Amino acid sequence: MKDQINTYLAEIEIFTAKTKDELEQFRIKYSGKKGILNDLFAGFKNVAAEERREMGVLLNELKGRVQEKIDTLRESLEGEQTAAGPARDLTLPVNFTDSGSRHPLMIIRNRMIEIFSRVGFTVAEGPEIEDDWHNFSALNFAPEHPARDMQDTFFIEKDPDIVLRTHTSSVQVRVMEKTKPPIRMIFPGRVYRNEAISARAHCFFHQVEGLYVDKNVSFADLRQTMLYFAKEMFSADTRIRLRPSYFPFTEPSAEMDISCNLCGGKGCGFCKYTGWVEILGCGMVNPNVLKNCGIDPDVYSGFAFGMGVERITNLVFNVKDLRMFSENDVRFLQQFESAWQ
Ligand code: 2U9
Repeated sequence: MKDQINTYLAEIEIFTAKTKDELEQFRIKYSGKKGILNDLFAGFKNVAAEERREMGVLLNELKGRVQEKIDTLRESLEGEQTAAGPARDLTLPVNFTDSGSRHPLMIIRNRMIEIFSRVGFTVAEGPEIEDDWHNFSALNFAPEHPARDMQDTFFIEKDPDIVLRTHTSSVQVRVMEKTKPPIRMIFPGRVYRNEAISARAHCFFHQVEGLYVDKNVSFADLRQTMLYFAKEMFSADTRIRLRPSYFPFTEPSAEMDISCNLCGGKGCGFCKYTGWVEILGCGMVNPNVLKNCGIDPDVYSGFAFGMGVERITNLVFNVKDLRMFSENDVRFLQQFESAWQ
């Protein structure tokens, strides 16, 4: 009986079925009413007492192997029937999936990083949830400054205030607190402002800010760096102009315009017939801010700038409505990657 069972085990091991019928014959042979298994179990009562234990184990193994074989073959035969069938042409190319395209905002952000990295700026990132010190107080915002107002800032907690950062300047503060100058860095990231959503405003947008702190950094360094950026970002014949402005964190402060790259500065509908288009804000870091971050303003000076990635992307790609950046419409998103990068 033992030899007989071992023969069956070997037979089962090599058995394979090409059709469901063949599998059914196998099942009947082993597991049918008058099948081998029932036969063997019936004969078990005649097995000598000293062999019973060993035979019992062997019989159960045989039963398990039969069921295992039936299950595996049934699964593979059913699989083949539901798929395209065994006649599939395996030499055909696979179905390619679209690889997607880079988001226009990220194309422009990467380009900004690349332009500034060529003149020695490295990149730093920081948290989007900030405390009052890093988002406002260290940056010389007066306690009653309107930007802190509920209308402009998303508050997560009040007293002490925890906010969604309204600019990436908070990362500059964190870097300055930890780093001895020279510091030459840019700070890309998403920022949040509590505004009603329209074609020209959203409750979040992206910024790239920059900071250069060292001994003897001057306004001339700021102007030349901004001119270099404008020429690289737009075109080599781009001109810039700086208009006086006010920010609590810079003094003096300026808004920067570029010559309109549609009309070359002659005046057109795009630049509202001024010849100029505003692209960023900048200035010399306010000595109070340097002091707040542990840097001696009598030894060091610095310039800073900030711009909205959406604004620059709109200018480069002529996008009219800000909301398109976050609607995830592939017909919009697919248009940009081939144009740039
Ligand atoms: C530190 C010191 C100075 C960053 C600056 C601007 C001017 C600015 C706006 C442009 C459009 C924000 O995205 S926007 O709405 N930014 O005009 N940002 S100077 O100045 C800093 C930052 C950090 C410690």
